[in-house]
Amino acid sequence: MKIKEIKVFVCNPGRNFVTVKIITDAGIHGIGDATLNGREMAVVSYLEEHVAPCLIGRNAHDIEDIWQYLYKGVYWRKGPVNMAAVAAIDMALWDIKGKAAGLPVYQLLGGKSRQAVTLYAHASGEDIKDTLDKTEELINQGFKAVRLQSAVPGLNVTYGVLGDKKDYYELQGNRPLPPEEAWSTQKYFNMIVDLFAQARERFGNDVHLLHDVHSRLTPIESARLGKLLEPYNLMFLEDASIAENQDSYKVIRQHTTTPLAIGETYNTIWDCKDLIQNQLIDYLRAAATHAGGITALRRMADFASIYNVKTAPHGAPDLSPVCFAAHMHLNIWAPNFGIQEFVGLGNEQLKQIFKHQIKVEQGMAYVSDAPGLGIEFDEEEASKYPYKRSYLPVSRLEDGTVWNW
Ligand code: EZ4
Ligand code: CO
Repeated sequence: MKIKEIKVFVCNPGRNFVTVKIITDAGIHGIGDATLNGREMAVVSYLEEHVAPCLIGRNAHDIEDIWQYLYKGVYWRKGPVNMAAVAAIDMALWDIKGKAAGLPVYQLLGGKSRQAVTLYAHASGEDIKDTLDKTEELINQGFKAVRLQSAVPGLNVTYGVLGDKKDYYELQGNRPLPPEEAWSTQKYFNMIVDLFAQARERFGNDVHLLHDVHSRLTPIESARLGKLLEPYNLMFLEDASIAENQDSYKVIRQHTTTPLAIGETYNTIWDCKDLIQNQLIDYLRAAATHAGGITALRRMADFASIYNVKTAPHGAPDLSPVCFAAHMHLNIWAPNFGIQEFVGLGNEQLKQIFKHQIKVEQGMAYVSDAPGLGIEFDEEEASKYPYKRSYLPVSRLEDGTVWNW
């Protein structure tokens, strides 16, 4: 089964998505997600100019060889642009292999380890009360785990919280130039412990609570936060600090038993090898789209399992439903799966472009049994929503210093 053609699409049904389609001479095609938020066109050009020409005529069944060819073979390893391209090709090839076999991808990975996938939803509010009201709505919808974010009094905009009071801010996604947000660790500390104290008071101890620091704290500040939050029993604290220096997590780890999660920006196992091997984290948040696809994530999950690290794939709105589908197959298979981040199934335009059978009920997701990834991409529908340049915000301290986004 030879690769005949590779097409790359960019559409913007509310935000940009890059989708790869591989067409074979057997009449089977597969799709993959290559969306890199704010850098979409770099991946498009990388795929069209540098990747696609090398793959025409190859056997679409050779997933591992193609992965190694695109990773080792090109000399320039790692990196977000490169690995998003590798990821999309890899997903599309798994989709094709599943369709050729007449089996959903999770069966090719080894079959189901569980019946359904536990999701965590987002409650993001303008103040503590607003966040807790939103948490209550989600608990009433059946969610067993909720990530709580709240605006920080005194700061103009806070990560994860609405800009225009209408919508979850990351869904707006169409900014011709990067907006800027302010950060103050002190102001954040004045709010964050109260948020979780009030949440436990109001909802009791059964619901799982999570929080994303979005890398705004230094390791010792994260250690302090982890310690202060211990009484409220978080499922995990996400991106407590940047871990370019993986050893720095030892500082956090030696001070707190609050479980730690990291990895949504990671491209390869090398970004987290020490974190995992030294048991400095509890959940790995790597995403199929940004860490080299299903082939790479399967390998990372197996490595993590040796050190009691669970998987908790990134599920933000800038990952396309194709990535969500890929995660569903990995999640239902991985013996060490933990939890899947979930921000809803998207708007109507998105549902018309990406069609799938994943069911979400009572905070649990059910994998599709259709062959391959079980998701289809409507090219014509997608062409109605062309690419628009768009950026993530940039974060600055109150004195103007550029800070971690
Ligand atoms: O800010 O995906 O856990 N989720 C996150 C996301 C990230 C975006 C960046 O592109 O941290 O919302
Ligand atoms: Co995050």
